[in-house]
Parts: sequence; structure tokens; C-alpha cells
Amino acid sequence: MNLMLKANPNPNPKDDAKKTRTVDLGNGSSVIYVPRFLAYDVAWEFFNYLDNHIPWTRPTLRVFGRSCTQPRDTCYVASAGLPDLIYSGYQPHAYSWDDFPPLKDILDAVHKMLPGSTFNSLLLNRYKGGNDYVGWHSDDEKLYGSTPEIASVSFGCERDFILKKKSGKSSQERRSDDKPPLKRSRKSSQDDQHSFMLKHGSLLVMRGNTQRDWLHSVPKRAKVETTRINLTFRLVLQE
Ligand SMILES: O=C(O)CCC(=O)C(=O)O
Repeated sequence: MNLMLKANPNPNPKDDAKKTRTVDLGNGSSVIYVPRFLAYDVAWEFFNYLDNHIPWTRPTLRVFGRSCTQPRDTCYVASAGLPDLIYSGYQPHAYSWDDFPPLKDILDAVHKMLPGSTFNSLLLNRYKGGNDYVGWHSDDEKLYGSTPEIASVSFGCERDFILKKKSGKSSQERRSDDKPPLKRSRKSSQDDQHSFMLKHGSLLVMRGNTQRDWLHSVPKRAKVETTRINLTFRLVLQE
């Protein structure tokens, strides 16, 4: 597949700067949102490639002692020689970047957009409609280190991405794929919750202490009928 990848295609840098949003969450946590990271048409070409060529699976997870089907499709790609990813009792097979060359183009574009950052693994998620979701969790697995940077590229249907501050009982705030998150907690103050509508072709980056201090989720949405694909790039540390 020969895609003319165009990251951040807007020719006016001032206009781009206006659209990119950086949110300081406090205590060394921050989020950057780039709504037009990829050109619209190029992003649809990627969507079609990913939808049709990725070997999607919907694994069984073990959450709080119970088995449940992960409420979205997934696939994992990583550089050779990295420690295995295991979450909720599931160890995905690690495909190689060479198996899916367009993923390397997207990784290159992410590296270009975030100078000084390095990513060597990718978790892909496919939400086939509004019933598919990811519950409240943080990406605080040991293999990502204490302050992981996470770069997330979205394709297809727009979905809400919500961050909420951890309450402090962090041992209970693990990945909860069997518990659909509520739309909004009425108790939360504005500073304790942030919401982004992740657009087709957008990039969202979480930095610093975000995984230590915040949870994130993509909640169910009753009216959503079409597919969203998400690519989450992370750096797995060598043992
Ligand atoms: O789909 C998304 O935007 C988030 C995915 C996510 O949080 C995860 O895979 O850990």
C-alpha cells in the first residue's frame, strides 16, 4: 500500500498552533490534543487499511476474578526483544511492524510531530459501535516506567475520551473493562474531569504524571453506530 502520508497538513503554522490544545492537568500531568494531525482523506485511507488488514481479536479478560469479553477488538504490535505485554490476564501476540508497513508510516509521523519522543509498541483498538468502549483505567503497567508518554491517533467515528482524577484509592482503580463508565460524575468538579471529542485523524498525547494521577475512558454511547479505530503508541522499557 502506497499512502502519501501527510501529517499536520495545514499550511498555516499560526492556524495550526491555534487548533492544537495543551491542557495542564496540574502536578506535572498534561495532555496535548492535535485535531488535524493527519489529512482527512489520508486518515480515511488508513482507516480502510486498518479495518481490513489488521488481524483483530476480541479476547477474554480476567477482571476482578471474573472472565469477560473485552468490549472492543484489539491487536498488538511491538519491536523485537521487548518484554511481553500482559493486562487483565491476557497476553496479546506481538506482531512485527514489518507485518503492517502503513503502521510504520504513522509511527514516523508521530515521531516527527513529537521531537525527542520514542515509541516502540502499539496497541490497536477497534470500537465497532457505541456499545464498544474502554472502562476507566490508567496505563500504569511497570513496563512503561513511572512517567510514560502515550500518543493516541484516532480514525473514523468521533468518540468522547474522558480523563478523571484518581480519588486516591488507586488499588481499586484498575482497568475495569466490565464496568461501563458513566457519562459524567456529577460529583466531579471541572478541574477533576476533562473531555475531548477525538476527531478522525487527530492525535492526543498524555504526558508526565497523567497515568499516575488520572484515569481515562472511552464510554459507551447509545447513538453511535459506526466504527472507530484507535492506535495507542507507547515506549516499552527494556528490562
Ligand atoms: O481508544 C482510546 O482512545 C483509548 C484506548 C486506551 O485507553 C487503551 O488502549 O488503553
